[in-house]
Amino acid sequence: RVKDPSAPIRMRTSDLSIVSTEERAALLRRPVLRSDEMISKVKPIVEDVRKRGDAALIELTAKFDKVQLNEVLIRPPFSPESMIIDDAVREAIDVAYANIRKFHLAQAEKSTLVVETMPGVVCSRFARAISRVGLYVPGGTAILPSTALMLGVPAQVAGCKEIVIATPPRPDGSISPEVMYVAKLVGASAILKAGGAQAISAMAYGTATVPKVDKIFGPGNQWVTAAKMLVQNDTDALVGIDMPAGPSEVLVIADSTANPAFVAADLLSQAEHGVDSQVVLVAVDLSSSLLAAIESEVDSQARALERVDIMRESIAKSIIVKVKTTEEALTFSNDYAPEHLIIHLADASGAVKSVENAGSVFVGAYSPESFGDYASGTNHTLPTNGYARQFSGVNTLSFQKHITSQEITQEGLRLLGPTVATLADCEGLGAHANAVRVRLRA
Ligand code: HSO
Ligand code: ZN
Repeated sequence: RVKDPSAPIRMRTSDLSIVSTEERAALLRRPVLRSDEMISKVKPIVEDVRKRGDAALIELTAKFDKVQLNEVLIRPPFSPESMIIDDAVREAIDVAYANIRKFHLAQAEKSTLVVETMPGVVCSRFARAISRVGLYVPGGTAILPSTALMLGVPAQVAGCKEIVIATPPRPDGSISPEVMYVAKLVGASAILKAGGAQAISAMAYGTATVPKVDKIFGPGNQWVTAAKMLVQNDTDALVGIDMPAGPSEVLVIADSTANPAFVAADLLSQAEHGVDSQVVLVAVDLSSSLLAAIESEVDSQARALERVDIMRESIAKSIIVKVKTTEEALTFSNDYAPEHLIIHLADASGAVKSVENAGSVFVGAYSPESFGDYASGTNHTLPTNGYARQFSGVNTLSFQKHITSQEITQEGLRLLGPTVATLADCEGLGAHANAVRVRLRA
């Protein structure tokens, strides 16, 4: 589709004070994800890899990625030639790695929670790493070593034993050296040279060479997302996933103190991800001149950027929502539940206490989303599509699970035993009651 390049690159505007309830609901809605349709499309691919393993992986990679692979999996030590990168990029990855590691290491649960609920009744809870994890790093229009960091670092600090990074190979069959370098930093135990539904299937079921994993993480296109949902529901695969993923999104709240150039830049940094990226600006009582300044910055900054054609499409689908007060803005944002929330308000930090639903928050004029995308230390694998209402972004605990335990003393048995026996009798489960009484009698 050829778009008129001279047409202004601009968002649609809605005034929240005059829209109907239905229109407001439409503003909160994301484009429909055809998950049923996609699941039936990926099913044959997932089944093929499940049944024919490596042979299917090689054929599907030849078909979809146009690459003839000699080997589908590589194990460390990775060759130094596969990791040759620019010095400045290596230093940047090192700084990002250090910050992400610092923040995620602090999240790791090391101590056991112990509570004596009654004298002699001691309950505890402790975390253990999920043993084998699969991390999907998308290929496509951009190479994403940052995603390898965001998934690999928490897996590493959580103590996962098998860390498989799956990513589509480049035309020559190799993996981008930046991703290879990150794989080494995070201690990946294998790299799977495959993308799409075929990669997800290989990790979910395992093949002769690909290890089966217990949980699959990472963003991906519709095919990857559908495959993750499919294998999650298969009790033969016995595999978990991080969360349902949809196109990336940002919601920016700006008042009259906002810098129009900063606001526009933040909107565009999300809009460049893909034509389906969701970008929302909530304008709090902005003068028409400030609003016009933001719109003109969006247009002029977009034109000067490389991925202008992607932004032209995603910005055209994006909206400006006019509201009167900060409170109304935050209510709208909480209803939308954005993946990223950027706050350009006079009292940005004061507004954080009113945030109920968001994947990650960027507070004030000097906190662009790019910081969280790459290097501040927070994770960029976040809930989209309104799932921020019930999901957290990927974090260290996503790579661990909790085990509870109890230890009862004789005193505890005497104290609580009759209660347990009464409840067991009430449910008609005599063997349960017996397990208590047999001890009480002794
Ligand atoms: N904003 C993206 C993450 C990303 N940005 C990767 C740059 N590279 C989704 O949260
Ligand atoms: Zn980004």
